Amino acid sequence: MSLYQTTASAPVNIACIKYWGKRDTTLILPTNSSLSVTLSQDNLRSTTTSRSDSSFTKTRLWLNGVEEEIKPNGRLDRCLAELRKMRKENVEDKNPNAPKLNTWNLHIASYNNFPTAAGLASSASGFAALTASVAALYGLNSFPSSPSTSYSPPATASQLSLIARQGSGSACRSLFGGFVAWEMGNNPDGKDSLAVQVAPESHWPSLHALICVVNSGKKGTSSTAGMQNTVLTSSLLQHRIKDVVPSRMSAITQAILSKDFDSFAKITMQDSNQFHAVALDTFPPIFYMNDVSRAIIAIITELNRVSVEETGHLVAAYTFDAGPNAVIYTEAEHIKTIIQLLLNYFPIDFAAAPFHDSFALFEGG
Ligand code: 2P0
Repeated sequence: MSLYQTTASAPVNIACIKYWGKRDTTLILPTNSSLSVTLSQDNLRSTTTSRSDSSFTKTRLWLNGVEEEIKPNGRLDRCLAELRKMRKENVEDKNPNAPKLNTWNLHIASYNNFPTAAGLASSASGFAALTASVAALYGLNSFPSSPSTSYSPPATASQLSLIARQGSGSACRSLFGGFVAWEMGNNPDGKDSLAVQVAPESHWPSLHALICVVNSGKKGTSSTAGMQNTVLTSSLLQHRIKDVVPSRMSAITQAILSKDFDSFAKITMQDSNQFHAVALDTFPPIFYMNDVSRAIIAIITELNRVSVEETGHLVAAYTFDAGPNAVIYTEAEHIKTIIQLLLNYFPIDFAAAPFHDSFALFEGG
């Protein structure tokens, strides 16, 4: 028996410029570029263990302990085919002694330490962890132990992002830490639709994300179905793609590079608002936010209004994905004030019910 096993983990990312719409649904090529922050704390991650064994009779997958069917030519199947191809071309064809792992079956087990499909981007961290885990198993992304050693890994994180993207679009951004852009690209083959790091996490250590779990249940309209209905029916999306996102991508990149919280916060809130406007402009309309989400917008707006009056600066930015949960970006000095303010309106017992239809806060940096 020859057995190889690796474990990799990837965090959730939260978009400031939202991805919503595909121009190619098989290759997962987006209608606009997007930009996100990868959370760095341990409480919002997927961890995936991959095993390859010459005796395995078929490739199998378990999600949170439950075996899932692998659909032929489905997203997972296509990601694994790309990884096998990369293993063959980048490792086995160059080194005849390398075991032919590309021909062996895999057993893959993945766990999320947060609610799946609650609008907390479980598919992003899930496919990123899976890609990283199989890539490590195949020797595609191993790095030298000493940073001074000159070494070229067979695949860079951006090249692996091309594969994670085909599992779930937003997954390509979770292969990097810090601030990450997914460049939409132009090529029909998708080879230029990849993730790049705008700045590492260490660039802006005082920036924090508070995750407010408004509801941990499964969301009503899946992102995959919802965004394609938007592409088919929303005229506002066409305006967003052509006239809004390109300039926002450069403006927020500049804001991040110069650690300009006012610009970063304003663009983040405006882009969340426009994403939800585009969801409403879909026919039939899609509503992801609920009354608690809207109350959080009102609280942050009032907090910012007072702060601008007193200091001339914003203190917080809300953003909402395909669900009612809020993410609030702020700088370290304001975290306590914001948590106290939110707890005033939405008291919770952290110990009793962090994920049970109540309001919980998780801090990620
Ligand atoms: C984002 N979302 O940029 C946006 C904001 C949801 C709202 O990426 O079909 O789960 O797997 O490519 O990646 C959700 O889309 O969709 C998403 P697929 P995905 O984070």
